[in-house]
Amino acid sequence: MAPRKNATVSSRKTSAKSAAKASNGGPVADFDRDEELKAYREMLLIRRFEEKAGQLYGMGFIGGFCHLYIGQEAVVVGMQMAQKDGDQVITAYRDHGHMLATGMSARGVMAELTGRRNGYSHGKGGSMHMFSKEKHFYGGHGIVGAQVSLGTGLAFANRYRGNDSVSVAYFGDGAANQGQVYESFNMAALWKLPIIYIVENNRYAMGTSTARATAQSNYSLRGSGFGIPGVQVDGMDVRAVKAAADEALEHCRSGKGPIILEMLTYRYRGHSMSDPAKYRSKDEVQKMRSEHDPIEQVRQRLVEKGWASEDDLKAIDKDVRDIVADSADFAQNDPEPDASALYTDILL
Ligand SMILES: Cc1ncc(C[n+]2csc(CCOP(=O)(O)OP(=O)(O)O)c2C)c(N)n1
Ligand SMILES: [Mg+2]
Repeated sequence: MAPRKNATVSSRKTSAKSAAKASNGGPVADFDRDEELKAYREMLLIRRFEEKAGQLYGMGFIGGFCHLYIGQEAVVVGMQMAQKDGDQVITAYRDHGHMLATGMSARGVMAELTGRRNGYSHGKGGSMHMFSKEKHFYGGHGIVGAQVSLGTGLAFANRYRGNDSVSVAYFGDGAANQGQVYESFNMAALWKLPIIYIVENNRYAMGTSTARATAQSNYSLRGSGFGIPGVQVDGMDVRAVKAAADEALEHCRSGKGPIILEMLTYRYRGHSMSDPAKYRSKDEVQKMRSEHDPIEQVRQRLVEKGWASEDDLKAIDKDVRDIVADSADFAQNDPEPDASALYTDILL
């Protein structure tokens, strides 16, 4: 698929780009060894964390909903590699990867998933409702599309305070059909708010494919009625995400207002833990895994360029597995909140 740019996008200057292209023909950032290793490690941490969360859910340690991010790791990692401290992140319920990418601790996230005292919301928010002011992570929201309006509010606060922070608001292809998204677009364009709207187009809402649910499936064009530029990005290639993020952040910081990045991505697991995923074929999933896996792409480059040996990669894998195992141990040994906690952290 050719990269399609909304007509209102001018050709902007980008940071280091290489001659290589993403699978949709878009630009990719020219990563050095450290950046490739960083991307590899961060994506692997999310993948292993999610696998462990899936196991703990199966064992009954996690109650309620749990939506895994496996397959989409390159989106948050590529974005975070371009952001600077102070930029806010807000997303929906498929949020564990976003939190880990901002630097929130695996222990705190896992303890929250299991409803324990030292979780980020003291065990009272669970998978969908975690926050870290310190890491500028504003949730974790279960109401589809709500985070888009809240993220626009964060961008308004940046403008009001005169800082140069950018709000990064993630939402899905399903959420992109919600009315409040367009009310937010209107205000963001009118007031030139510094916000990147990221549509994580993983091709499905709960079980409805974009082809069945949406009249305009090129989500990068969804802001054109408001004059908001948009770009389609290969969301399986972390270098493509980083290149798009650099441009979009520069666009926002230079006062040009909002921008949309449509990340072409894919989730490997079901919508939530109870989804048998009968709406798509096993072949479709397998093809994405074997031909576009975001982690495998980086692994291959590291090996081909001689930047990491199989032993180096095994050592990273072990390190990451240790962090995840530690988070699971921590979470299972952490006490549940006291019953009196029912009356704290609430607005009356
Ligand atoms: C306002 C609202 N309507 C419906 C739901 C039920 N619901 C939960 S997730 C979901 C699908 C959203 O899909 P998408 O935005 O593509 O995100 P993804 O799960 O693919 O990450 C729906 C309809 C909800 N939580 N909130
Ligand atoms: Mg979706």
